[in-house]
Amino acid sequence: MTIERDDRPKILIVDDTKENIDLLLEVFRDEFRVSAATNAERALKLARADHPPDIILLDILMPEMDGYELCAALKNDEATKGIPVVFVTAVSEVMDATRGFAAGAVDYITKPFHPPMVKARVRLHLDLKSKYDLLESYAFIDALTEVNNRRRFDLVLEDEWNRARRSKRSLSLIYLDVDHFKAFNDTYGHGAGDDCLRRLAAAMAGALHRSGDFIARHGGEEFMILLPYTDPDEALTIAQHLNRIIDGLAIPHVSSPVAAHVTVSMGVVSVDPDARLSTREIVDAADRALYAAKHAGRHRIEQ
Ligand code: GH3
Ligand code: MG
Ligand code: MG
Ligand code: MG
Repeated sequence: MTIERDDRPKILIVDDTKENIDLLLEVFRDEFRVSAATNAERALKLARADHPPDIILLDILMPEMDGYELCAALKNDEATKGIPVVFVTAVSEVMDATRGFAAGAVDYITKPFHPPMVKARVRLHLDLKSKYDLLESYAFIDALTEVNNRRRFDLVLEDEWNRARRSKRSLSLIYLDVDHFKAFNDTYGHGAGDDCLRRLAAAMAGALHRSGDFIARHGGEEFMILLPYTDPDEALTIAQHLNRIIDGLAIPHVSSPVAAHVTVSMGVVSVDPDARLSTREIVDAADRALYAAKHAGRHRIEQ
């Protein structure tokens, strides 16, 4: 038996009137995977599911939560805010459309609609969305190692630190630097150096299992690992685990005075949520711990 993958985009139609759903279903069923909801509650559930829709077509007049409210709810939820919403509605005053856009919709189509036009506009919004996603990945992913870049790290650190303070949980940060990497490049060449950074990044990313744990390349041969809701003991355990993983790669480094393979040093800090520190001060503290690890002989963790 062969199972074919269905790569067609997913569209969610939300309308309290069954006939309206059927009309749109006819328009989209050949090119799209279509699901439908007849109320806002069901629509939110489908939008938040593991395989969310790529685009949502939304009616305005519905009992209980109307289309505007549903749209605003989708836009307020981190998990669903990126899904483009298009209103398809008989409500056709200019003011209504304005309200739709204010709620976060990308388009507003009035009924009765012309099927090829609805289809063309849906395709356009899907195309814009995928270009947006691509640009976003270029902006936030490090091109060499394919882990998060420093720009993303700065934003995530800010968010996580705010969250840690609100929830009164400690936040930990590991600042990691490859030992004697200049000597590695000098011995094996810059291309081998690049390969080494890629392998280290992939191994570390693969070793972080908890949701929320975050790794970024901070620049050069330096990485940051952000551990939300993590106390000093747990942070140390994770740092030791990463250290073992990297030792386990056993990437030869004959010119290292520390070991015959590539090693790293780490500075670990865990911040009390009540500490009145800026994110800059948190990074500086991790940097000082890293410096201490280097100074103490490298291939070690300082906390
Ligand atoms: P230490 O143990 O004190 O950290 O010594 P180090 O040699 O690792 O530190 P140093 O800061 O002197 O050198 C860092 C080296 O990392 C120098 C630089 O060429 C190399 N490097 C930085 N970014 C890249 C990169 O993207 N690719 C490669 N191949 N090398 C890089
Ligand atoms: Mg309706
Ligand atoms: Mg360095
Ligand atoms: Mg280094």
